Amino acid sequence: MQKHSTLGEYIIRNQKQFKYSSGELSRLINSIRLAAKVVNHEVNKAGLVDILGNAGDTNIQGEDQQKLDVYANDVFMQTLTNRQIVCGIASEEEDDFVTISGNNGANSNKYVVLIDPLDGSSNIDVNVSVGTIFSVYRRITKAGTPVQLEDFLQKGNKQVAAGYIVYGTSTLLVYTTGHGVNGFTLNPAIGTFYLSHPNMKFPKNGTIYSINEGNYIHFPQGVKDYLKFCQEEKENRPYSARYIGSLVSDFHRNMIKGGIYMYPTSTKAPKGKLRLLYECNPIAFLTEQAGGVASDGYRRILDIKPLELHQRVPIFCGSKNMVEKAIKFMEKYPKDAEY
Ligand code: AHM
Ligand code: MG
Repeated sequence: MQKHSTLGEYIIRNQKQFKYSSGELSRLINSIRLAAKVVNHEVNKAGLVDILGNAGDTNIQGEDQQKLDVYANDVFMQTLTNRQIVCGIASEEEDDFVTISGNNGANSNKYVVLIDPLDGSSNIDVNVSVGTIFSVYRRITKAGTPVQLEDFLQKGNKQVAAGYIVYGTSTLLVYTTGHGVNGFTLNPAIGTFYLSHPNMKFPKNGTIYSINEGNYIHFPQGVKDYLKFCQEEKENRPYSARYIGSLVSDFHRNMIKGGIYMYPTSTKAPKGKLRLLYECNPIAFLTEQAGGVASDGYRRILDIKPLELHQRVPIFCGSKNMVEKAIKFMEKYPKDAEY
């Protein structure tokens, strides 16, 4: 029987694929792996919060209880900072980016990380899967100087790595460094991630569509028409509607089974809801690496020039043929908003 490789072994074995600063990137993925285990442990205990105390309370050891998304943010921030691996971090939980200075002030690290530490955190109360999403870039300003906003506002096509952790029925870390997508499942008994999903690929066609259809009335006409197409009785349709409301879980299922995830603009959210830099770009990079398509309905997500840290964009991503079909419906109408 062939032994499954661990994430640690996999990182070392594939280090050479990476054309620059491979050691530094490997250490970075290793740190994310460590932080993921810590957050996983805490997420698993979420149901006990009511017994042990709510956010704002003090627990039995006298430590302040934190909301899980704040906790996850602290864990990822601290792990990446303490290990002196990156020169800057931007997070959904922080208004501005954070500059990491080195031990002697200067920091020669070359990478910045953008992260949504706990996406879908409103699902925690009802025991539904949540996730962490991360995106990594090489800085463009000079190493050794403090990072600047421009290091974070790079197009998604400049990402050197991206991935997510899904804290679900089992916990998986899925990532890409531009050489395909691989998924690793955590064995919680020994705290080790094993390669369980090598070379993940979106099926070209799928039969699942994922969207918050309760907003139907507020969607652009192109989306409404596409939804009617999904529900039509023809060929392999109607498709199945599956929407967890937790991006990472919806995306993960669709990548395995074949499907399309959509969060379009609406009259309620004229720019969409999801954030370009730490939700849509990493998801788009993974999508393309897995053979799928990621678009805002008119443009490739990875080609959008970011204008601000917490910018929102609409997204359609998943199985190639399904997303291309949705784009055809969108293109029949002019873009309804500037974003
Ligand atoms: P969050 O970053 O505030 O958790 O919001 C992102 C989440 C996604 O995980 C999910 O796909 C989406 O919001 C669901 O939004 P809605 O409830 O509007 O359908
Ligand atoms: Mg989020």
